[in-house]
Amino acid sequence: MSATAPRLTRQVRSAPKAPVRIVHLGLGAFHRSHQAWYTQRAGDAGEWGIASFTGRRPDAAQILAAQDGLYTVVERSDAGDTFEVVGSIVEAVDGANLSRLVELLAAPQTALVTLTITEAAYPLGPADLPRLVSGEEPKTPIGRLVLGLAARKDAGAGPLALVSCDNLADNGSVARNQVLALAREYDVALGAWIEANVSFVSTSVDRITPRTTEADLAEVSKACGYEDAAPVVTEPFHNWVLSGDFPAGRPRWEDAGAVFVNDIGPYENRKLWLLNGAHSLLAYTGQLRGHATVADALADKACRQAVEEFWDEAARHLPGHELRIPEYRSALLNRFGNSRIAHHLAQIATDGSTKLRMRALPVLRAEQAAGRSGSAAMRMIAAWIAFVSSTAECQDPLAEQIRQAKTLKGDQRTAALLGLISPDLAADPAAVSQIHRLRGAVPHSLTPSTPPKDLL
Ligand code: CS2
Repeated sequence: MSATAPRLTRQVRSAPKAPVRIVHLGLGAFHRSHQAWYTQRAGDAGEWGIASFTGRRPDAAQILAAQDGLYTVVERSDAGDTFEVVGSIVEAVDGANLSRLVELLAAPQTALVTLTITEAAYPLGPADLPRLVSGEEPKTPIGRLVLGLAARKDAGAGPLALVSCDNLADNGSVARNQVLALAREYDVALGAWIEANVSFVSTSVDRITPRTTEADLAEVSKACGYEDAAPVVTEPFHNWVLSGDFPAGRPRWEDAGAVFVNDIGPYENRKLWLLNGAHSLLAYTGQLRGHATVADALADKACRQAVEEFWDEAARHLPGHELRIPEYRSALLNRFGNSRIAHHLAQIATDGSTKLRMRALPVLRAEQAAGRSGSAAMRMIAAWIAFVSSTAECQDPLAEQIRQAKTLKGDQRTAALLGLISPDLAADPAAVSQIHRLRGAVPHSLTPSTPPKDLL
């Protein structure tokens, strides 16, 4: 950082501080380029401040707190970069600060809780039951949420909406099931209160947001004349589809382009299968072929063909003219090809056992139900198996089970790894042998790339 430029704060860039009415769990780059950005752009942004809590590490809270919550969103396209200071996060809090979470959830003016806790975090709640019962501090996001909702019930602070923004099909129902299951075990009356007072909103979220690098920090400093230790770089494209009720109100996110629908299923599937599915396919096949970023992998004919074939399969199960699949596909090719966005495949490759259940399996099942093999969806699973087989370590909620499966050889290993994604498929010898054959067909002579250091 240069010695002369001031640090970005509300004195350097005047930004009014809205009262906290939104609590967010999962203060990461995506939250800042998406929900916080939409909130800043809402016509009534002055009434909607966000208190955003970190997940695993407190770093982002410390860095943002030193900047009064402000940060720069860099929109990066082939045409160049634009810079916008976002001020909707009015409190950046260490996720371990439970007393602040409980206090905010018990406050009547809090109307919304939004979540970006990752797909893998939803099933972890039950681990917190003994802690909740014995009065210890919960450690999982769902456990913390249940504690906060108990305080809201006791305070008589009224209903609110809980908005999951993770890449899960029917994420509102997943959140509902996990929160209710834990709450009921902890306290039956709390379960009943949540059922009556919490509206679980489903959403489909989209904005490609790679990790921020040192070079991004230097660029912002040069272009903006202040030092920002927490800028976020993203593509110009953004999309947010929501379905559900907001009993205590919400910002006018539609002013920033958010869309409210009754049936979110088709939009979720389109995004999860076409965008995220292609991402996972590129993450595994691309790295095995020596590529580091989405744009590099897409420029490789073999990867591009695998993506197109998977899209052909998925598109058969995305009916209805209004989904505009051909236009969506061609927009995706442009977005993925944006070579100024260095979206590292290693970042996307994490948590594969959870992601593929959402991205490959539904298409495979739909194809099989229609009497076809679903070979392009199978190829995604085969690429994951080849990838985890070729790496020493992988970040995954089932890392230990993956390590154990790797002690096996040949199609036994294939069956064991497949079983982590779908026990049904692993019990079907024909599926195991087809995926084993496809696994052998994925070239994996090259070493996977290393992602850049995560700054936040
Ligand atoms: C990606 C997503 O890391 C991943 O698994 O597929 O983060 C993707 O970039 C976003 O969903 C885009 O909206």
